[in-house]
Amino acid sequence: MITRREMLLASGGIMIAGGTLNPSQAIAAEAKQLVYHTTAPNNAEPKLDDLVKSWITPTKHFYVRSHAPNPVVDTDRFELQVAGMVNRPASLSLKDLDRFKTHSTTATLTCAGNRRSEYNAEGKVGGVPWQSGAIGNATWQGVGLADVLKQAEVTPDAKHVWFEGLDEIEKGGGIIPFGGSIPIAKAMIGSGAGAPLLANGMNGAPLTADHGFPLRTLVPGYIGARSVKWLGRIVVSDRPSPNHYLATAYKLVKNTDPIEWAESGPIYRYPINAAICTPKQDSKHPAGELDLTGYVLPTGRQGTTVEKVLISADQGKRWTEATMVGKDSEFCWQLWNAKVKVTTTTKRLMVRALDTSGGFMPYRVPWNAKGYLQNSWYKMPVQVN
Ligand SMILES: Nc1nc2c(c(=O)[nH]1)N[C@H]1C(S)=C(S)[C@@H](COP(=O)(O)O)O[C@H]1N2
Ligand SMILES: [Mo]
Repeated sequence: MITRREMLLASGGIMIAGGTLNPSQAIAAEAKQLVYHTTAPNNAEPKLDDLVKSWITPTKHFYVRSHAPNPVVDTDRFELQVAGMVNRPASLSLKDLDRFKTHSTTATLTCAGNRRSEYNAEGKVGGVPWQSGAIGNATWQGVGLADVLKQAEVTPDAKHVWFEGLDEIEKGGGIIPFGGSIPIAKAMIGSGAGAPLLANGMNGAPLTADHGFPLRTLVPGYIGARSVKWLGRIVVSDRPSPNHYLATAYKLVKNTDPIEWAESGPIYRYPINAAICTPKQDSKHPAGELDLTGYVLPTGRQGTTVEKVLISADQGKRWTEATMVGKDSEFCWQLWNAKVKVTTTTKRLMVRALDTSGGFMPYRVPWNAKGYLQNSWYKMPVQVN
């Protein structure tokens, strides 16, 4: 856990009599180096050549996906509510949270909409038109969600843990917070790389406003939407969250018919995925050896790591195995590089990957109306002459 004092020091929060003046506004965060799709709210992704510079993604190169402007949280008044099916409901200040054991976990966060724009070739999809940069690997500091739940004494019939943000999203004529839930069994994982965190730190610094200051959940292995930023409330329940972002959005549907929504389950775990990050799409190269770099993320299942990444420059006749760089850890991406032979007949490069729990990238994924989970073979046009 980043201590409250460190948080104030790092944030440059202004100490005044009786408290601190809007420290979240005072954060002097390092300027983001991202390509913005929108700015109110912030939705932005790094350039792909920046993304593959290091295994740990510096915060300045970490994508941002927000549904509403960043809420301004007064850290002195901040209280995390813990309610629902618990014997000891609680209201925890940041100081109270500091008393729990500190965890530091490295995990990749990826938006379910990463690579969404590729669906547009088949049929227009709504939402932020992400390229392949809605992914990043960070070290997260915080306390264990399971520790907080244990202190609250979850009752035996609990099945899901809901999270609710402090943001205000305009939806259907009203204002709702971003929310979601995870199964109780996942929430209660108390140790190891898969343990969900209530994180207040990212890459050793306090969370920035964009990433959920002062507190967010971090759920390793699950789509980014389950890692709720600006966390304000946890509710333990016998059913999944009724919040729009769990009950309706983040499902694989062919259209937005109510039957389709009702028939589909919420997405939790992310599937294996990979992309080429350098060189650029459509770039020109002489025939011969071409150097490639990229990332690969194994399925977000406990104990799963990357088996191999394969690249073809001849429509799948021959495949070259990539060399992995960086750590081989569950819930984390790996970076890779490869040298492939390209000829004047090479029109595109194709990438696929396999992981240790049987995960593979399919040649094509069925189109879905919201453009989620695009993890088909990464197909990149190049010009060789
Ligand atoms: N409160 C809140 N939490 C949120 C969101 C949001 O809009 N509001 N967006 C979610 C989505 S869809 C993703 S992919 C991740 C993105 O986290 P990041 O912006 O820190 O990269 O946050 C999730 N948590
Ligand atoms: Mo997302």
